[in-house]
Amino acid sequence: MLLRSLFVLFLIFLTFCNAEEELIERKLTGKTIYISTIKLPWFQALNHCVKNGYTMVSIKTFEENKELLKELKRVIRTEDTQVWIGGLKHHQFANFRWVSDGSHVATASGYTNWAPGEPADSFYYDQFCMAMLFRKDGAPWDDLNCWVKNLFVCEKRDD
Ligand SMILES: [Ca+2]
Repeated sequence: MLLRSLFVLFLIFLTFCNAEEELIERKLTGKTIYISTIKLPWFQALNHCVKNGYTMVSIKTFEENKELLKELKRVIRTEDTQVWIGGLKHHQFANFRWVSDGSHVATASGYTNWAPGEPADSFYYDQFCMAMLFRKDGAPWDDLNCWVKNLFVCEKRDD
């Protein structure tokens, strides 16, 4: 009886885990994205993307930003206000680069969508990872502490 109860609990646990790991996959122009249903620190998020055959999302044009934002707004709950994207600064004085191909965020296409005053590292120089900040009027980019746990977006670009 105890064994049976434990087995049922185990099945419930597995179901719960699968629900947590569920992929939200969407086809966008030129790429497939995968929106996480779990929150992770930035580096673990990148690892999660790579393990699933993706990299972290890059945003090279206004159109890409608009399309991604539209998709995210459909699936992300209003209380989730920060979502990791694939921009990383390797050291304090470096520029942000997209991890997908190493290109500079600022010069990849000339397009950026930083929030006013960002990227603005804090006094402690601990903001090396890029996120979208969800607000009523849009989702500008910000650099945040990489250890914060956020939802994240992975991408696989079409060949
Ligand atoms: Ca910042």
